[in-house]
Amino acid sequence: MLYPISTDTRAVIDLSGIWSFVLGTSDEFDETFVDHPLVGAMPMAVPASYNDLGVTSKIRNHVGWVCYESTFSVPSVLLSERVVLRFGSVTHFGRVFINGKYVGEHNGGFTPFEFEINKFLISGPNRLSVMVNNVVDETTLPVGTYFDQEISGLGRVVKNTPNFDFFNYAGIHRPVKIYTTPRSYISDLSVVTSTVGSLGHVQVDVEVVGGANHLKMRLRDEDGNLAASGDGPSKTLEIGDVVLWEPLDAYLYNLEVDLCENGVVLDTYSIPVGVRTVDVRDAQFLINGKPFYFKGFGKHEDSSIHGRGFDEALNVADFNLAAWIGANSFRTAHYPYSEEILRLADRQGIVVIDETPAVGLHLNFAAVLFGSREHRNTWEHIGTFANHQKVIEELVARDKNHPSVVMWSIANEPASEEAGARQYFAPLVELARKCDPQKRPVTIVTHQWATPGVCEVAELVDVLALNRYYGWYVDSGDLEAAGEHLHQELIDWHNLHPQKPILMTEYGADTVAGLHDVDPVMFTEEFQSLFLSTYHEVFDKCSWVVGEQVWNFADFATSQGVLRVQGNKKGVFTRDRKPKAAAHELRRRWSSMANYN
Ligand code: BDP
Repeated sequence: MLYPISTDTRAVIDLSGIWSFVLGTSDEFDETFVDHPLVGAMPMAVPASYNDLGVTSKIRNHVGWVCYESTFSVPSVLLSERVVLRFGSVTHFGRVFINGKYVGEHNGGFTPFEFEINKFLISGPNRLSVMVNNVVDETTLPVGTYFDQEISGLGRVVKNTPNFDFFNYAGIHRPVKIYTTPRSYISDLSVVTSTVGSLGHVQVDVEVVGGANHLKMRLRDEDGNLAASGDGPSKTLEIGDVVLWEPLDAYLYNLEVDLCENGVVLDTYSIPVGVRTVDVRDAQFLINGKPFYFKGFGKHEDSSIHGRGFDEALNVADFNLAAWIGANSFRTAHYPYSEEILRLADRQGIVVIDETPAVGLHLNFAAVLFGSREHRNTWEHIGTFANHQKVIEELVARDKNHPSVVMWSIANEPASEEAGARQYFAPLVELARKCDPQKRPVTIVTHQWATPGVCEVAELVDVLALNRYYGWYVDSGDLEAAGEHLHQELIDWHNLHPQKPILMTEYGADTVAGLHDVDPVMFTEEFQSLFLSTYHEVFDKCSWVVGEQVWNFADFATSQGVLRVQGNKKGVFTRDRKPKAAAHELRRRWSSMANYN
């Protein structure tokens, strides 16, 4: 799916702003919300999570439907074109109406969707209604538990508990745009890059809809000079003396594609292209044929007020903090981030591990941690498979052309130690490989108990991505034991899969900013620094460890629970992006380490 841009043949209208908003119920949604203008509505910002804007827990913790409403007009000069209404993301389920008429719907809170809307438009203002549902259950991704029962003395009790450690923010999270294309238009394109000596090859495949099919391509360098050109829907463009897209040293060509008929340009579209290669070989992760070392974080799209809502200013600030600390990469834990952040990563040379929203695929964490629930085999009970296929297809279709994206993570911490994990995941790993024209490596991020010999998915993936909490959830406070156990596990993994690189995708300690002690006890800033350096000493002994991504970049909101002090505090930065002591330690380490080994 192409990102909406304005070109000589396309217009974009941004519908961001103040919309109207009402809370619904957890039941099937109320038709009266859409068949006439909303009454008793409150103002609501779009894009944003609605939760923290409402201030009260009634809105913050609402379960079920809400309704958004806005009006828009399409200038009559555009009405002969194809008019498309596009949502960057609506979390988790969106149902769209124009002037009270059903337009379409989308399930899945982190990928874009769009509808051709010409037939719904009337002259003058059009009323746009979007019903949004935030329920997560054992079929959705991410996974949750939905509880709706009459309880004597209490009446009807509705609860929706996320099976994941981040607040279940909801709403219209990313920009809503109307864009136009001509009737014959470029509907998709794929780019695969490679090099031979100093030559760069850019293989381009274009898809079109409508009668015309004559395509012209031009690849321009950053100064606007023509680097290569060609004709046809499928073409390999050759660049002499190619300048590569390198981590933290991005170079972007611009690919312009024209769709023509009888010498007339009907549609034109362009995307930035970074020429780079990605490979996994001999326990190394290679970018442009050189062993890359990941330094960075698991992140979240999370900030106060906005919640998970798109925030361009925050993204720019976060990337500058990443540069300050010497990071070169992040993982989009635990869902696809906005297209805009990936475009920024392309520009800044930030390396991205792109994750699906498949988190919470473990039905026994609570049973194991708290003994609170009976054990159920996850793979016999969970109903996520169809959605899992869909999120992989949608993620790869959206992000396949980004040079910043070097690997797909198709799940975070599934029950890979339970029987059935291999059967569940084998077809999904294959699907990710099949969908991706660039054939990037695929990983599944595994948890503490998915140890060598126990984990069923290690064989399936290209890179072993480990989340480990020695010294925190296990060996709590005992960093000496933590270091030993971590080292032993990394050796065991290497012995079992000597060809597979290992990436530490999570390690971290909850740290309350401002809490200090002479002895580095848990939750203090001293402990977080020592915790990280304990891990780093181990990584430095293991040549097969290809990177370190600290959990987390910044403190973030979660549901309430005995393990959380007003959210998860494992951030190296506070939620308002102030460095904790560990940030300075990391900066010292990472600034002195190259991107390549
Ligand atoms: C890991 C999860 C992550 C949590 C983290 C933690 O992948 O989402 O936030 O643990 O407990 O298991 O801090």
